[in-house]
Amino acid sequence: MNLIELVLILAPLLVFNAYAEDLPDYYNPYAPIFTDKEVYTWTDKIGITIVAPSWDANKYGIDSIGTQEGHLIKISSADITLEPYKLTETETSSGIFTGEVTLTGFLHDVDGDGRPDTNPMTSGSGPTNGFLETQRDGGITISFEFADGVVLTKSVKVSWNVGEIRFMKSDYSIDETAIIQVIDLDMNLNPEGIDQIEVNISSDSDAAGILVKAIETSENSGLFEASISFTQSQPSSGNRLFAMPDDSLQAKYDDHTLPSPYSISDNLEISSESKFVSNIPPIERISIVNSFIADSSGNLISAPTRNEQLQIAGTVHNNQNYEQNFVFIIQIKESEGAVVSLSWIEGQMSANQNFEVSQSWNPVKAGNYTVETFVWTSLSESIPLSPILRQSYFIQ
Ligand SMILES: [Ca+2]
Ligand SMILES: [Ca+2]
Ligand SMILES: [Ca+2]
Ligand SMILES: [Ca+2]
Repeated sequence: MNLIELVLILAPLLVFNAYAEDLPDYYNPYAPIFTDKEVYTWTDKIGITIVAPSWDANKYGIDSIGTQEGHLIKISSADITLEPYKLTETETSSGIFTGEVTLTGFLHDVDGDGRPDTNPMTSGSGPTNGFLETQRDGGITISFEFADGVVLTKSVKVSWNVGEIRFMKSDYSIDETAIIQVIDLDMNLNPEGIDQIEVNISSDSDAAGILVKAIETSENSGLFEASISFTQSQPSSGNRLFAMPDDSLQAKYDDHTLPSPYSISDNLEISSESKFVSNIPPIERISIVNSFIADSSGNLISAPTRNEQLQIAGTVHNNQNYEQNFVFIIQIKESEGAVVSLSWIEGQMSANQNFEVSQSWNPVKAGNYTVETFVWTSLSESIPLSPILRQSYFIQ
């Protein structure tokens, strides 16, 4: 291939390239506008970046864009526009311009107390002092006339979110602190300050529960945390909830900032469940301290005889530092295994209490007998609170 042929082949490409440089692609312009997110909530802060090397007029100084006549930057929500808005160069010769605008939402009661909690306003001229009112749905458009007759625009969505709530663990034992998290970006009402919301926490033993504050984990997180402790001996108060082992725990948050198709005035209860458990396994909660055959005065009988009024006497101990309902069951079997006596006592033991129990027994036949002692939560629930005790006696 000689030089002439090469030039003939390349010529159309060279012409095309020159043409492309002269006419910017309006749909994919060279100076694009970027935002730090695509979807914002109503009180978010929007970080804006425009890459426009041709606006780096002074290679040794910080330039700005947006306020020059004919080349304004405008930031608009549905019916309100902030203009002109100035962005400044990140470095002396970066050709990258940045700024921030904080959305201020609209008047709305976010916690159902009848009073609005927002402060909608539109003000500022950039690069970081801008505030702009916005509606629940819709968007924000940023526009910049970067060359004569060429306007770049970038639109982002504004939307509310359905909140989420969760206990950090599926169960909690007596000495633990429970952490409850709520994520609702819409409640980050001030992106430069710590916000808070209210959460209701309840147990089976205290169905009304407590109202606690969940505090935003950082200025701009929209993530809220509350911590609560448990009590088995005092009424709920502050961040302490009355709960008994085996209770269900419930955490509830009322979201008053719901996306469409909910209406703006709707609210929705969002809830999460956990479990309150004892750190003592059920079978170890009560101990049978002793069990023996006694006379009607409670004195030990070493050689019991038939046709005598006997007592099966014993002591049980509550190993927990809270109350426990129980049923104490005595079953007596003769040597062939037939049940000759079945009786029970129901009661409630206070924390770490010793409890004396006795059941009368009047054997009519001599022989070998087995006395079985059970301790359950109740006759209907029949969860064992102690291992079964089996004792053998010979009745003369
Ligand atoms: Ca510069
Ligand atoms: Ca309110
Ligand atoms: Ca905040
Ligand atoms: Ca919400």
